[in-house]
Amino acid sequence: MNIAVVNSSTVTEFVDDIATFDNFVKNQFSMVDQNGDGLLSRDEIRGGLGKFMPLGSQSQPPELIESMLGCIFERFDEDKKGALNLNEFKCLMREIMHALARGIGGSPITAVLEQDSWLMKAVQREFDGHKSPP
Ligand SMILES: [Ca+2]
Repeated sequence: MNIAVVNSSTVTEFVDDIATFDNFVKNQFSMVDQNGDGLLSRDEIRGGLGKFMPLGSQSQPPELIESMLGCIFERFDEDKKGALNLNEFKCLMREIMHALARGIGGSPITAVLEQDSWLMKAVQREFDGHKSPP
């Protein structure tokens, strides 16, 4: 666990750094894709929600999580296959990160971050002086 000060540009600059963000999305995708078929099913997304929602999905009631899943598939499953491919997943990630940045707004927040949470990646990138990963 780490304590970090995060502002909205920490997040938006991370998302706008295409190489870094693409790389990050691919890593997340392969972690969430439990059966390795290159698609994320509803169950796999549900299992990955703790990572998607950096501010904590554990405390959310199950009905809310199911309705959130409904919205996610309604909106991002463009070919209506009941699963998200890498591109669709990337759109979802970008949307969530931007929503997060809007939530942070203009005033920096102090956050407790899990080592491999999304926000942590964004913060690390900022600390590294905006270098791309190898
Ligand atoms: Ca899968």
